[in-house]
Amino acid sequence: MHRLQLSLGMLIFLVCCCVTNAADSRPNVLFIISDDLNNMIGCYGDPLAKTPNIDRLAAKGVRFDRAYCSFPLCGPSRNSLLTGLYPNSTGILANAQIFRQTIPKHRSMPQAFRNAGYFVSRIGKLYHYNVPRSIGTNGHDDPGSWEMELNPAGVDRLVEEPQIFSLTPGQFGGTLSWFASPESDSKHTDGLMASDAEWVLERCAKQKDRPFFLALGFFRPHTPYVSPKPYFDKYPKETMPIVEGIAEDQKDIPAPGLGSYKREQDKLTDDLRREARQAYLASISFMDSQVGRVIDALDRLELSDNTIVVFTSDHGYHMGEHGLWQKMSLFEESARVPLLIVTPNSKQAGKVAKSPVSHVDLFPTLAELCGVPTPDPLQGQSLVPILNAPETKGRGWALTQVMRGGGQAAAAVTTNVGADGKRFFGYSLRTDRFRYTEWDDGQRGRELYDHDKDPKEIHNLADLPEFATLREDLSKQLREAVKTTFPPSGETPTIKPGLWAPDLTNP
Ligand SMILES: [Ca+2]
Repeated sequence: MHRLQLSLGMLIFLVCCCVTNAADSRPNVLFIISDDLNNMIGCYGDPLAKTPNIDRLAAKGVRFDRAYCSFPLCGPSRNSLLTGLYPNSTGILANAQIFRQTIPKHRSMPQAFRNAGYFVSRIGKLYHYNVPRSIGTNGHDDPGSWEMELNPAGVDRLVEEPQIFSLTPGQFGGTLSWFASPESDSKHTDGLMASDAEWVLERCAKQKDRPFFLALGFFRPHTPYVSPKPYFDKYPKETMPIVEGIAEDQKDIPAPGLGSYKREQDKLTDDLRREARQAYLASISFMDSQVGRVIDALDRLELSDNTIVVFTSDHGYHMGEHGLWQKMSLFEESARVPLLIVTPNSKQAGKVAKSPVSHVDLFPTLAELCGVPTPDPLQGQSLVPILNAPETKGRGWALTQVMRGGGQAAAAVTTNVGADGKRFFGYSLRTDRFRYTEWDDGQRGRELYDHDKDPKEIHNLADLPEFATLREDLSKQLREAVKTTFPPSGETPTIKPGLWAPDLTNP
């Protein structure tokens, strides 16, 4: 009898092991986010960008052609993406804040994977960091999201800052700044991060008892655009284009639409504009090489067949379009992000999805693909139907918002268009064909662009009488969309003083 009990015990143990092993066949996730990267990427049709590795990912997965951030600034965007909630529900509308200060009991996407038994690790910038000052630290991180964090710092942060050219000398992060480094890839922060990622993947390949969620946040091409010199040599400065016709274009843009302009940019000459573009593209190619090392490691370690790969950026970026640089506008260049999702052995490999999608859709998508429970309620749509059939329409729109005025500290916006000191929002709705934007509920301007005829958003149709009906239709659709961005209470949560620690007791 005693022996039988033992055998039963052994049997139960073995069955449990089998069940556990079955559960551990859940797919791994490699989540790669680049900082301040727009769609200047080969697979998105950019004529200059050399990005063979990101293009390789696109060929293996579904490329979302109309993917948008919810707020074109690092902190609000990353908090939104990682919580699956719009900024009006996270309450994070500026940098250097974290959703634990506003909605501490909410589970982030990586936290949901932790709670489901995944090994969840972060390398580099996932939540907000000051770049370059916070490189090598945790930045404004949420410790509850990760089981292990790695924060390497390379020569770009530790050695080369005195040599960096900057439009505002002594400043690097918020200002246009760049440097062609004599040091090799492996000595730069993003190169060290790729090495760390290889190490983590090697460890995961040996310990398959738990699936992994590895989040990798590269710092480039964020300013300062520092990368090894060979990447600069891929883009001869004299061949770099500059944007023409700005004065004419700006005539029909309401003032808040240009509110992200910084006065230091008055110092830009055409020569500096070419240099900035060269350095930005060089930083993209450098980051692309590091992406290549990590996806090579997945193949080498035979992890590719059970690993979902996501590649995106926190928001877009201007290179002089409409006279703007960097982020914080509601034009296509600033609101749009690259988004590639590779599911192993997909029959849709290399396909393109054209329906508008949002960063808030990533949490429900990855949770569904991996069978991970989500907190209720999330505000995005699962993209799984689109991954299975890229022609699927989905929600049909994406919404991006930005803040203006009110002494806003974010992104050092110096053209404060809220001259009366009032804080207000701009909301922009992107449908398959149109971009429609309202500033301060339309009281401070509206913009309407027809992407079928005007992909560069040069001709604002909003005030033309022949478009009045379309404008009113889109205005109604925009207001309905904005309603979905608030929590059930209808009130945006505010920061509770002293609240910072993560809540890991949340089931
Ligand atoms: Ca215009």
